[in-house]
Amino acid sequence: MPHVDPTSSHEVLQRSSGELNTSNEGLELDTSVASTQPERGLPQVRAPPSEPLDRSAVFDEDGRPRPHILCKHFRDGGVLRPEDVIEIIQSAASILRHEPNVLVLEDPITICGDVHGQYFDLMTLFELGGDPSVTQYLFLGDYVDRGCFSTEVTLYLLSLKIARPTAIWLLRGNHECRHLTSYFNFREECLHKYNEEVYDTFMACFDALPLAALLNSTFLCVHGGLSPDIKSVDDISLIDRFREPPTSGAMCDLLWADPMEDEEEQMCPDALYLHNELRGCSYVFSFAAVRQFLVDNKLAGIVRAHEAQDEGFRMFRKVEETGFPSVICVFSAPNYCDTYDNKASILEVNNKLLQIRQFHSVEHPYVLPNFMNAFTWSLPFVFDKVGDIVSLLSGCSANRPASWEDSVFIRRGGVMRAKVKAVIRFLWLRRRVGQKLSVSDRPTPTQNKR
Ligand SMILES: [Mn+2]
Repeated sequence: MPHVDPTSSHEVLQRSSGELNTSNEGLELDTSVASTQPERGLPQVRAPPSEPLDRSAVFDEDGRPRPHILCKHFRDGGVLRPEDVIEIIQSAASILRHEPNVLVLEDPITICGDVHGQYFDLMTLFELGGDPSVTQYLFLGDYVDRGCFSTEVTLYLLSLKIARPTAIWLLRGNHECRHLTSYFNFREECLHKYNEEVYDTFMACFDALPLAALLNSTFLCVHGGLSPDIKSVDDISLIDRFREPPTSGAMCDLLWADPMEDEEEQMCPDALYLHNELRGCSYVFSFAAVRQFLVDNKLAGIVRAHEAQDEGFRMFRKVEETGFPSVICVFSAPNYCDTYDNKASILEVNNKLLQIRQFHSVEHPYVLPNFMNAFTWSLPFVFDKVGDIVSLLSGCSANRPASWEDSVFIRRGGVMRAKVKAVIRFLWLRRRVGQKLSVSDRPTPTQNKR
């Protein structure tokens, strides 16, 4: 029986992004570029590459993307040409499409939970878990949304997949769908950095992602959890996965379900599955449901992601017969949404030994809401200041008797001020209406939890 040792966790302390990956060839900070840009207000902050990478830099002679070049280019804030992005996504999709619904894997392997567009934390993950060009990795989905670097995360992972199709494994998360990426920010990010065709190509690729993995014939790895419609691992193989995930049924549950909390178990001791109120779809599954599934399928445990954890992981109740946690939850997005202040973790499985490794978040470039540029963002403040200036000018003659010219000037100033105010009000109103529209467009099921 495998052994798990959560106390042997290893922490990487918070560091500045400038120190990232200094041990990793190809990722070193190139200070020479900074020194050649004396006109920058903050010369120590490098300007992002002004041009997309050349095709010859993106692909090698065999037409395969070069992950280490992409990795550095993305870290510097660069983008690719849309046609190169589409080529990367499509060649990864053609590999994924041939994989079974349930991957069959053996250790040594490092299992990672949600990444959610946190590209700079993904760099720490690889620093901690080992160079992805030599280490076997299984990602449990949720690469996109929430964070502002989902295209970088996904393109880098897909380029790793193309480079090492039998060592980098990517499962589907509930966010890898049209529904959530339109509600959250991945679609907007694609349109901001690339175009609609790139977004559609991503979605077609996500439709090809496998749903689960069987590790060492001992662990079932999925993004969400179990389903009342899935009695055996073979049932997962029967699912038609090449589609937008439905809002109910086996495929939905694999991506969306959560383990039951202790209070829910106490309130409904006989229930195997209850409606998942928090998610608005799928189920919460009880310890008894997991235990039954594990016994029926001769497994030791479920490894899943999908829920933020303060420590980056959570071990659920042990099965008496095996002394092993029924469910292990791994979450790999530290300081989730830049607000949770949680640690992240990865799970290393080596020679049937399990080890949790934790890491903290690192700094990342600040991105304005809705990928707004600084000029658009600052317009209301500019108008506000213009209003102040007009108001100051119109009141400058207050200390002396008003002449005919003064009164005309005051009247004109007043008109100008009113016009400026109207423009400011219009801009704010337009933004508020835009925000309201996107909120009222709230889909079901909602992903309001994590
Ligand atoms: Mn999720």
